[in-house]
Amino acid sequence: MTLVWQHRFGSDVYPLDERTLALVMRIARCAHARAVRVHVADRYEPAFQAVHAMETCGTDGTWDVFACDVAVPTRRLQYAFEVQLASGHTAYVGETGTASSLQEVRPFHYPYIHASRVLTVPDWAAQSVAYQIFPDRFAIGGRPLVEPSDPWHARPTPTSVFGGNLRGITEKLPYLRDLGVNLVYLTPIFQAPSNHKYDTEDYFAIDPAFGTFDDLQALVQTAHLLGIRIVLDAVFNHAGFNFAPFQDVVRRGRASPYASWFFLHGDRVDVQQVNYETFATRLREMPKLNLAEPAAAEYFLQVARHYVLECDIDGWRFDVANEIDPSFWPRLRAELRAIKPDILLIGEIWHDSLPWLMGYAFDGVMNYPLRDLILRYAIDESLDEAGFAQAWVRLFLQYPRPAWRAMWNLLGSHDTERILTRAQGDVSKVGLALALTFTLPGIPMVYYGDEIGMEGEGDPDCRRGMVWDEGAWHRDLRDAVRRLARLKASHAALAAERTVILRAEPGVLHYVRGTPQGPQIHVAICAGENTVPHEGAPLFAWASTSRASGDARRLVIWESDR
Ligand code: ARE
Repeated sequence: MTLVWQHRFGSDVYPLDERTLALVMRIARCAHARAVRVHVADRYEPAFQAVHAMETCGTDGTWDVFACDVAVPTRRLQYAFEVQLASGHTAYVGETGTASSLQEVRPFHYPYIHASRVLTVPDWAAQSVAYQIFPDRFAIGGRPLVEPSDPWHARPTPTSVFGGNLRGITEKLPYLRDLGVNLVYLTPIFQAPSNHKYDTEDYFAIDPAFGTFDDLQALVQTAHLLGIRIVLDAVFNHAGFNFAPFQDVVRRGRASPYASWFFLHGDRVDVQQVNYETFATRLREMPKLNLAEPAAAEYFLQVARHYVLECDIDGWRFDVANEIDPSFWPRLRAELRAIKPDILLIGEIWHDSLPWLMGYAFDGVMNYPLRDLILRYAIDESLDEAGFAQAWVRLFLQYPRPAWRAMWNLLGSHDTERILTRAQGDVSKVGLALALTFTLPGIPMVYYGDEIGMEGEGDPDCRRGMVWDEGAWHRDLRDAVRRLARLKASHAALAAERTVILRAEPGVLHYVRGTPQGPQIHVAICAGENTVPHEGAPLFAWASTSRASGDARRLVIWESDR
């Protein structure tokens, strides 16, 4: 009999701390596995020393998934799985495949748990509620520092300048505090010619349109007093055309000591032909950086350290993180953690991020795959409750669990259309989508203005001026965000990455967050006539109307003792 199974290094075996390994085993659904156990021993023992029952984690549609955490006192482990099948057979699985007895199986080996391979995410991350700001468009503090090109509420063009600045953000921190936000991410603020500042000219200067170094310090200090942390955007994949080292290469070609900081094809820079690598395709204003070059890496490590040391920022979001030489990350992580042990490091990666979430690069990434999933369920209705649960199990198991404390669960950003526009103006669907980002593991991140129902197509339309006229707000949406943010901040159950799906069938999704010992948060979504009984008064309730069936989808959140 052939047993189809999957167990991969990285996502299915990884350290939770220096003496514990998390193990995941996937068995093809068609095998009808009834139970899975794992036999374990130190690598140098002649026989297995213990056996652990694995917990059922549901299915992703293809695989039935089983998991458990195993204590590894010597840091070295050999292990083999025992799979009990509905047919009555038992199969043993090790690194060379299946065997019919434990004696015959060749165990898997995890050679040694190194501290550098343990993904340590700051404790504070798991109870964070984040808010993303595009600085030119959020608020003007005092007089604009540059002449705006358009009125605040004009439709943005790729080159509009509206005049938002750091002082404006500082002045609006009480608004964010009231909303329940405790983490703010700013897209780039360093000196650059564009409105978005992703074409950096000087990494050590704040763009004059946004203010001064003192303004940044004041922003961080005021935010900290209000219990809000600040994350800045690090654009290290490419620089701007005016970046001094690139300008030196423009002048001197290969003779420049900075030539190896870039990818120049030819002896001299040809600006017309763009004979150097850039972000995306031939974007002359964004020459790609080579961080495998030690001097360039050293320079950008200095940039990263500078704002932590001088401004006490709480984290970095790394732009186009998956296109940067990976040798850069372990050093960056070690150096920043040495300065600020609880700094948060987030990669901008839209696709499979496992290699960057294995302990030596980032804590989490911008969670675009979760966004896609929530859009398919809550907005497009191309997935039902069962389909959503399966896809979520698949996504959740793609990464080591600790990363889920830091994933940025977003519904939109400065690179996408806004969520209300995506929902064709249906506020009820947006509320459902928001509730998912706040109650699934990760950091819910609200894109400025989404909480009050701003609209906008993709870049640049999604970057309109923030609406401060309360008369124009969708107050029910803002109220929902406030209540969800309070729920997230005040219930430790929503910080535990453990999520148990109790029911997932067309018309009903019911999941529970929290550890088995403590209070738990239940989230149930029922469509049509379906119901899930709940104890006590709901902590939050929301209904959205399905376009497909006309039925309401009712979401209820409540707490139980265990
Ligand atoms: C400007 C124009 C665009 C135009 C583009 C190219 O506004 O309309 O399409 O130029 O000519 C920044 C600015 C943008 C600017 C861009 C180039 O914010 O306004 O666009 O610079 O000048 C991929 C990358 C991902 C990247 C996105 C945009 O993987 O890293 O593309 N995101 C970051 C930032 C951006 C920033 C840059 C990178 C450059 O967040 O704001 O742009 O520093 C798919 C793929 C993704 C892809 C995504 C979006 O789903 O899977 O990999 O992301 O679409 O295209």
